[in-house]
Amino acid sequence: MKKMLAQALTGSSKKTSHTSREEREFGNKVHVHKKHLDKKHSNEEIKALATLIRKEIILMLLEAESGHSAGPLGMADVFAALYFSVLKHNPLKPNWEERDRVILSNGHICPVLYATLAECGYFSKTELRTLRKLGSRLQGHPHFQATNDYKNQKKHAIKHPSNIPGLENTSGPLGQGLSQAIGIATALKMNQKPNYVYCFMSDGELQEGQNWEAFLYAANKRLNNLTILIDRNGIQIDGYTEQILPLESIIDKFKSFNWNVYSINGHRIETIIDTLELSKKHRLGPSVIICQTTPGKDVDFMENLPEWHGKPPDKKQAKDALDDLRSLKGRIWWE
Ligand SMILES: Cc1ncc(C[n+]2csc(CCOP(=O)(O)OP(=O)(O)O)c2C)c(N)n1
Ligand SMILES: [Mg+2]
Repeated sequence: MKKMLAQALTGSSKKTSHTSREEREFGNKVHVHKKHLDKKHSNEEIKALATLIRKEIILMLLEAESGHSAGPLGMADVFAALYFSVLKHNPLKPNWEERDRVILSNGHICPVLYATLAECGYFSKTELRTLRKLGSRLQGHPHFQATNDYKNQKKHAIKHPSNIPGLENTSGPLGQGLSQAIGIATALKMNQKPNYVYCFMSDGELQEGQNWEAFLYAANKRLNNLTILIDRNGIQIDGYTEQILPLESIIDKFKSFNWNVYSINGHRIETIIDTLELSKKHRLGPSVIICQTTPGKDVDFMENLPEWHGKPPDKKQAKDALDDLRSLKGRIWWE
């Protein structure tokens, strides 16, 4: 695993060849790496995949020259744990009816979603370099186009061909994703489907009033097919959450709203996986996992600084960031 990670970070790993026309044009050709197929990943492997995701985030932001660094880096472990261990999904069949649904509400952290989807094989990693470019499918806030082709809709759920495979919703305006997730969870229940719904949110986002109506509603409707994952990284766009509009105690607030609450270290793969599995077993209503994370995780000069909320690294900073990731902030030396 160390070798795999070192090779990937130094760029000397054997590269997937991206030669076909479809791939060059970023078609829907799938890129599921053999290493992910039929495989139960160990926690160590998932941690390494999270580091690869962080590397892609840095490269994407460098190329785009704009975008958000802190949130995506902070949530890489949670995304890797969900997608590579718990989530019921199939990158070869993005519209598989039995798939679990992942709704991203804090749309600005989409680089971590895009990098995770590409690592799973939903689309080519080369497409990641188009982040925020005109005409790219990878917009700075995710864009999801519902189809108006009702005939096709029956066959292919509601996925439009121009959508990023694996993406389920548009996001960007904070506070709205939970309502989308609740709508989907409600529809699944009404149709007696077993699919599970995960919704990513952030701590700064909790300051949006719409959420609190949605929290009341989901608990009242006992939506036990819904888990929200909150990035509790302590920062928002213009400072530290507790200095701007304090949120604590988040645990007590959710308990008083009748939610099933967990608060975990969002960088411990084993804990994240165990908690996701536990939340799924809770039958009385919706669950919330408050993920305590470090914004800018594993890039020393970015960690815990709100100024990195919405800033990309420049060339020199990207090099330093990749060095940090390669050596886990100097703790390891790769040959
Ligand atoms: C409704 C709405 N208001 C304002 C914004 C602008 N905005 C984008 S991110 C952000 C900060 C939110 O805090 P958080 O998600 O915790 O930031 P992070 O931890 O990712 O740095 C704000 C105010 C927005 N996207 N939507
Ligand atoms: Mg935050």
